[in-house]
Amino acid sequence: MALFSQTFTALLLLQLELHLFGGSEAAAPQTLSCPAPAGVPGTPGHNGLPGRDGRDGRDGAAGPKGEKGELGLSVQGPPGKAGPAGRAGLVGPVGPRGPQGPKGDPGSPGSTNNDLVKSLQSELQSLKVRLSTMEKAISFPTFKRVGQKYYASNGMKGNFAEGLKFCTDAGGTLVLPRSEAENKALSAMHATLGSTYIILGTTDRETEGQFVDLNKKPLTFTSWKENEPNDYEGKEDCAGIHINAKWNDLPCGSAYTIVCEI
Ligand SMILES: [Ca+2]
Ligand SMILES: [Ca+2]
Repeated sequence: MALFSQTFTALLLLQLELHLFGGSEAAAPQTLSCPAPAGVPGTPGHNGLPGRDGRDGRDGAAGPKGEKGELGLSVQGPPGKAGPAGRAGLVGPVGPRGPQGPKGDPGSPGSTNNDLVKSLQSELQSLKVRLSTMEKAISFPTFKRVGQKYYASNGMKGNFAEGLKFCTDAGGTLVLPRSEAENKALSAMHATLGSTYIILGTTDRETEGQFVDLNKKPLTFTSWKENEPNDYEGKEDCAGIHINAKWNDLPCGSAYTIVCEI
């Protein structure tokens, strides 16, 4: 402040001198040479505010290569899973036959289970036979169950040889009643078949007058009509059952209704 005041005072004095020496326009210009005394040097100013931060510098050059590190420790992992089984090998050659072993002890009697199995097997076999028989019988348009047998016919007529072949091919044989009940059942089929004579599975070809069955066994049942068999004209070696359920010996070559016994 003191400096400012001194400077301002100096300026006022200088202006006053200029006015005093320049106030008459008519006066001739004069040259003044009065040297001014040197000013007193001012005190140094205060320090300014810090400047702003400069920009980031560039990356430095790569440093030198480091030294090689020490070897690390290896850690062993758990064992892997087992692989799939390999293919079966080839069958080897048959070895030589070994020596015969000692004789074994006699076996014990069969157990109850074995008896049961045998019984069931027997029953099964019986059922199979019966089923087979039934299947054969029902293949005929006319059939009748007689005891454990079936009498079956399709109404066809033929002589003894033809009837025998037909029934054998069908899985049976020519019919031959073995009892009064069977004889009655067979004669009843006349009504259904519209027949007069049904040829029977018996003949006396080998010994005249001695009728036998197809297995050449003597008959255990007969139902001959009165005065039969008469071997009429010596040509009657076969037999048939009439609608009245009575038997008559007849020529083997003639045609009669065929009924099979299955
Ligand atoms: Ca005869
Ligand atoms: Ca006769």
